[in-house]
Amino acid sequence: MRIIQLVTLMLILTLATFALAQVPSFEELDTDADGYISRSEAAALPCLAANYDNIDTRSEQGLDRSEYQAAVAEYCQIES
Ligand SMILES: [Ca+2]
Repeated sequence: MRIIQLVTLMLILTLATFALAQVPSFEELDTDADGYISRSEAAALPCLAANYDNIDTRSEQGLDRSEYQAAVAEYCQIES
C-alpha cells in the first residue's frame, strides 16, 4: 500500500512540474493577432506580466516576437 502512495505522489509531482514548464507560444498570447503582446495579453503569463516594464524596452504597441522570446528565456524558465 505504501508503494502505491509513493508512486502516486511521484506521478502527481511529475505532472505538476510538466504543467508548470509549459509556456504558451507567442501566437497563443497574441490573442488579437496584431503581432505584439500587449500588457493585458501578457497577464495570461504571470512571469511575463510581472516583468513587463523591464521587457518592453522599445515601448511600442507591446512586446514583439524577439522581446517575447528573450523574456521567456530570462524570466519564465522552470528549474527541473
Ligand atoms: Ca496583441
